[in-house]
Amino acid sequence: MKTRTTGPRFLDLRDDEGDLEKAGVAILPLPYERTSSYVQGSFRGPAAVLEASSQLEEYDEELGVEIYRSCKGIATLEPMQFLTETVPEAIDRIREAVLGLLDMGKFVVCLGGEHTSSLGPLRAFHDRYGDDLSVLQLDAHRDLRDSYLGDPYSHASVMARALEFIPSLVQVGIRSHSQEEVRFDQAENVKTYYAQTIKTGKMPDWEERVLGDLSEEVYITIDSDFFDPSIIPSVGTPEPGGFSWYETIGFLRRLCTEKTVVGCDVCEFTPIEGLHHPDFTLARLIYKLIGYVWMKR
Ligand SMILES: [Mn+2]
Repeated sequence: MKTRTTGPRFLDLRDDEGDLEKAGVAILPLPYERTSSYVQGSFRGPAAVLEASSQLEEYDEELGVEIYRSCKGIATLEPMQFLTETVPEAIDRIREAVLGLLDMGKFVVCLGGEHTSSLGPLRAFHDRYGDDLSVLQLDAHRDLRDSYLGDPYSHASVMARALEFIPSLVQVGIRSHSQEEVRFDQAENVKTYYAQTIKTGKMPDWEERVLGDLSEEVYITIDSDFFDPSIIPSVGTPEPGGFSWYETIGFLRRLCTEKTVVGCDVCEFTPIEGLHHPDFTLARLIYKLIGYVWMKR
């Protein structure tokens, strides 16, 4: 496990503040892409977000701190490479890498890649925390198809694979799914909060309800298409009617205050050349989230 030596690092931190040994936070780039079915390019996501992060203000105006100092540094690791192995082998290798970082006591942020790459950290966090861990999925899609286009490891099936080892799942922001996935409406172990219900004001207490469905320790997997395409248009499968900036960070702040967020991943980002605000928005999201997590420590 090595701190990145060439290529962009988060916040462009060098020396002490970006050193893995000292840093409280480790960012693991996962430029994994195999099954994108619509817009391709999620393998370029991690580099684009890291590149944009160099333009972040180090001081957070909301929290009143330089977040990277609060967490004793943010280390960016060498991006993992995915060439010839099978998908289960790739997932296993990511799992091992994340477990290594958890052994070092790091707060781990995985930066995908298509959503399938989240199975690596999900495996590792489940290894570490067991069935007490809650998984919160912020996403436009349920990703619960048993397989998609014949592939059980499609991005559209990632949560079906995850449910083979995690006991339950809470999904927020959903606004598109297949007929096949309707059966999960009755499932005990899957709670789904639809964007339409939340965004049209039909469930004013949605935050309380989501928090009520989660245990104390929470892992978050954030598909970039959770956001509205007006703020993050650069995604593999854009869906109208997504979340805005302030409702997202407001919810994340509350989540981090009331629960213990143990790790997260941000995935499915397919940068559009020449369009910089989505890259920057995701970099800001990650920095904010680290700030909220450290607010409690
Ligand atoms: Mn999605």
